[in-house]
Amino acid sequence: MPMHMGFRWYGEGNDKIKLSDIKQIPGVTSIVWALHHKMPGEIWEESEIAEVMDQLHAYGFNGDVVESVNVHDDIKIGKPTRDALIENYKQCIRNLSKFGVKVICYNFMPIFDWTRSNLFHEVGDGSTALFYEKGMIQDDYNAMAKYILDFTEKYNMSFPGWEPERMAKLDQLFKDYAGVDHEKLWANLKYFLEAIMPTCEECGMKMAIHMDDPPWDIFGLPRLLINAENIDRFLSMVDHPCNCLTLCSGSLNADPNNNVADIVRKHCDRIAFAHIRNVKHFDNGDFSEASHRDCDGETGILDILKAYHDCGFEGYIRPDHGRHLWDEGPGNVRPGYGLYDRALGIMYMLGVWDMLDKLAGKVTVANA
Ligand code: CS2
Ligand code: MN
Repeated sequence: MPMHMGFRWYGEGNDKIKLSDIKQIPGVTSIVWALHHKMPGEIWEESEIAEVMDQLHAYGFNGDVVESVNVHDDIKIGKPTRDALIENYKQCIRNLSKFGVKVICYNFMPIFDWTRSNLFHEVGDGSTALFYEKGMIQDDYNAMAKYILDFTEKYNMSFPGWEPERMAKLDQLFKDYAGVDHEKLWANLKYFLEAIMPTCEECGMKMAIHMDDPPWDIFGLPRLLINAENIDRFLSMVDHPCNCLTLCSGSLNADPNNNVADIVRKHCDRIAFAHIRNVKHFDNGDFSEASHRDCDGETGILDILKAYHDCGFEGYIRPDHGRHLWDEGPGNVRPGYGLYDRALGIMYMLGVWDMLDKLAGKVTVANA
């Protein structure tokens, strides 16, 4: 069984990219999807899941991977309400498994998901990319959130993890997290995972935690999935085959000390989902996202792909963020999730992969 190439799609009416567009990208078998109207803590109903699955199947795609079923803040904070919310999470796992879902990607970052200071930074060749200016993400979380929310409001879109309902209570959320230091967050993550592992086992579901992006504390909030040492700790803390990783190369390598290929070689059997994204670093700690081509950034895309190939990776893989190319710009593209650069990224990855197959004497077979 080879690896499965995926493409993230935000759903009918929520993504300008159509399934028929994705169908034309060679090699894609899996649509990475979610019910984006759901708030963390809500149950994903069977009828809602069935509707998306039917859309995917009509194009011959599978919907094996969901990104993400977001975890409610009360679970991360460890409030007494967490037990009821964990019960809801288990019900989501059961409902998703009934429709063939095999992997759930999620994250355990307090309050904010991925954080950037500029969504359309000029790369220099006419394209734009997500950019992180370290100096802009220091103390003023309200200003940073305002930048993102003004954008989503202006262009009438919502970003996962940036729900306006949650962001409206930002000061309160910060107060709620005040007592949650790294150790407390580890303990709350362990509590959550131990509670859901039996359900995952029953349902054959892999929980694949996404790396923290960027991989360091921001605005005084602790972040855990930031380096090799913490990944080791995470996997041994709940040493269960359903407790897996979404190894996001770009998130981790925003810290240039992280060697993603080494982590792949060490933990390949626990990586359910691979995100491939390239990052270019600047001396002052800023970073820009880059094309998937190895030499356009410093993430080590070739080494990473070689490591997955050497390990016989059979999980799901997708291009992560891409740049915005050609006619893509504010208003007609989801930042990081345009069609063109992710399609180019797939062809780059498949080019490398097919050559590795050939060198290993394996025959690459096209999917139907
Ligand atoms: C994604 C993450 O767009 C991205 O950066 O890789 O937002 C990811 O979907 C979540 O962190 C997973 O819960
Ligand atoms: Mn990612």
